[in-house]
Amino acid sequence: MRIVALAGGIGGARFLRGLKEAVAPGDVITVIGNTGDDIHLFGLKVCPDLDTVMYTLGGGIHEEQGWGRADETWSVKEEMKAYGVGPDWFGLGDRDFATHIVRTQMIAAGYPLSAVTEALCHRWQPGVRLIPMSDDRIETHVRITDEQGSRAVHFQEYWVRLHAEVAAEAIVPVGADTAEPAPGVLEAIAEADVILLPPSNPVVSIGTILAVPGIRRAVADAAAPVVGLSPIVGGAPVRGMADKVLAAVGVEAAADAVALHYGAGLLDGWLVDTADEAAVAAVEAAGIRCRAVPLMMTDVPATAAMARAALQLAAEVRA
Ligand code: FO1
Repeated sequence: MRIVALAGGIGGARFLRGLKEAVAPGDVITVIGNTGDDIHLFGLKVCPDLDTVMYTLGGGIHEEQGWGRADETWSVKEEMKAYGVGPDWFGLGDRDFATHIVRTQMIAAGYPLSAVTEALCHRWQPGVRLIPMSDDRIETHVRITDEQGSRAVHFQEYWVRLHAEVAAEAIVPVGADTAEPAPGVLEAIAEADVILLPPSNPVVSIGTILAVPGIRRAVADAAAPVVGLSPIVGGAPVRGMADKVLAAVGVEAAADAVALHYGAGLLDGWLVDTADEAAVAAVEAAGIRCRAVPLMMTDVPATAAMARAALQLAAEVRA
C-alpha cells in the first residue's frame, strides 16, 4: 500500500513513528513536509519541520523537546552570543548546525531542497520518503500588533521568542503564491492508496502545505481516501499553541471545527479523541465519516493504534 502523509513538526513526526509501526511490510510511506517554518540564520537555511521528521524517524531527535538533536552541546551558539551576533532566542545546537551547514552548502552548489533532503536522509534512514512541499523558498510570517505597532514577524520569532502570547492577526506563507510543488509531490498524491493528515498544526503546518498551488487540488481530487486526525483534544491543542493560529483564521479550537475547516471537499474521514465523542455527529453531518478513538500519542504503541484506526477508517471510506 502507498501511503502519503502531509506532516508538520513535532506532532506529525511522532504520529509517523506510530504509522511506521502500524503498516505492513512492503507498504511505502511518503511524507510531504512543511517548509513554511524554515528560517535563515547566520547565513544558514534551517528547516525545522523537515529536520524534526528526519531526526525523529532516524533516531537522532531530542525526545523531550521534540526538536533538535539528542546529546546536544551549545558551543557555537555561545560563541555567536559572545560576538554579539543574534538572534540568541533560537536554540541551534552544535550537532544541529552540521545539518544546516551541509544543507546550505548543497543549496549553494545548486541542489534543490528536495535533493538536499534526500541526501541528508541517506544518513538518517528515516524509513519514509521525505519530500519538502516545495523547492521554492516559503516562510510563514505572522502579523501582530504590539508596542512597536502593527508588523509582520517571522513565524519562528512569533512561536519561539514571543511564545505566541500576542494575538496573531494573520498568518502569511510568504512565497507560497509563486511556489511550485517539489518534484514527486503531485505524483505521490495521485498514486497514493491512502492520504493521511496527521495531528499537525492545521494552519501553519498542514495549511501551509495545502497553500502551495496545486497541492490542495491534488489532495481533493485524489482517488485515495483522505483521513485526518484531530490535533485538538477536549478543546485544546495536545501540544503547541495551535489554538493561537486557529483563532487567526477564525477557527474554534475544537475537534469538529478543524474538520469543517479542512472541509468535506478535502476530507473523507476524521478521527477525534474519545473525549470529543460529542463532536462525531457534527462532522458526520458535514459528510465526513467520523470516529472517536484515543488520540493521545503517549507512546509508540498508542500512536500505532491511532494510525491503524486511521487506515481502518480509510478502508471503510473506500469500500
Ligand atoms: N522551538 C523552541 O521552542 N525553542 C527553540 O529554541 C527552538 C529551536 C529550534 C532549532 C531547530 C529546529 O529545527 C527547531 C527548533 N525549535 C525550537 C522548534 C521549532 O520552532 C518548531 O519545531 C517548529 O518550527 C514548529 O513546529
